[in-house]
Amino acid sequence: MKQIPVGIVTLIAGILITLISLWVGQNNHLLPEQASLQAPLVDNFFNVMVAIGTALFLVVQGAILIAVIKFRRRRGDNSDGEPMEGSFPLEILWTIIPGIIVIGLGIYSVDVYTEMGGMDAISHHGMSHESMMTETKSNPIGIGSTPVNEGKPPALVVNVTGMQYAWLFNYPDKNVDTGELHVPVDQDVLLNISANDVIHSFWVPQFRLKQDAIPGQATQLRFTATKTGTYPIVCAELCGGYHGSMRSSVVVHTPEEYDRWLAENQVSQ
Ligand SMILES: [Cu+2]
Repeated sequence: MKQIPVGIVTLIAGILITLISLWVGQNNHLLPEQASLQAPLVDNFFNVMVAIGTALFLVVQGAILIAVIKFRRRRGDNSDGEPMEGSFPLEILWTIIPGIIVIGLGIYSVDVYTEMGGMDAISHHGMSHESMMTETKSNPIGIGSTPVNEGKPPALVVNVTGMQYAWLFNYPDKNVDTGELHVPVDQDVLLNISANDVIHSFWVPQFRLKQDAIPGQATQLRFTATKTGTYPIVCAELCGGYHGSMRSSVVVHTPEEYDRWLAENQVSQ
């Protein structure tokens, strides 16, 4: 170690930590499969945070480890430690770096939320203050149309009702009521969400989408499923004694399968 300059060692450590962090960020496999158009947006953001978190972990734990080994008390050394006064440049550095990271992530998260359709309700209803007060009751809040779908009507509308302890799905112009959500793949779907009793939360982990169901306040969740299959719907808001059993499924069909399912259910009802 004595022959290699500290600058070189730090540089190599920095490159290694960066490479490892980027790799962990891309290969953490912590999230379930992606089944909606919105899912990759959330996951990219999550992976950036995991990469930053990994780098911080390695730097902090590495510094502790080096300090523990290099500055340990040697046998027979009973002297006091060196008096440390702190370091002003260092204080500035470790305040500014997290500051930049947090502000950067904040801006990035707003961008992701906008891309997902989260700003739709705000941009539509964000008028004068008085009209806000009267409008918020009637207009739905939540995840609306993405900037790409702006102004286009959704391909399918489903009314979703949360109650202790079940989800009910109503297909308004098809006369179908079910306890399980069925949607066609690659179609723009709008859920109009309401609650009968207490606050619930409609969550599909594979879609990376979650929206509260609130008594007296309509909410919406607009999404496009991108992968056929059956995914869990989970109530993500503690809503009472049997909250844990408030689960259902969303079945994403091919268009033909979806039409068949719809026809069968219209007949039986
Ligand atoms: Cu619930």
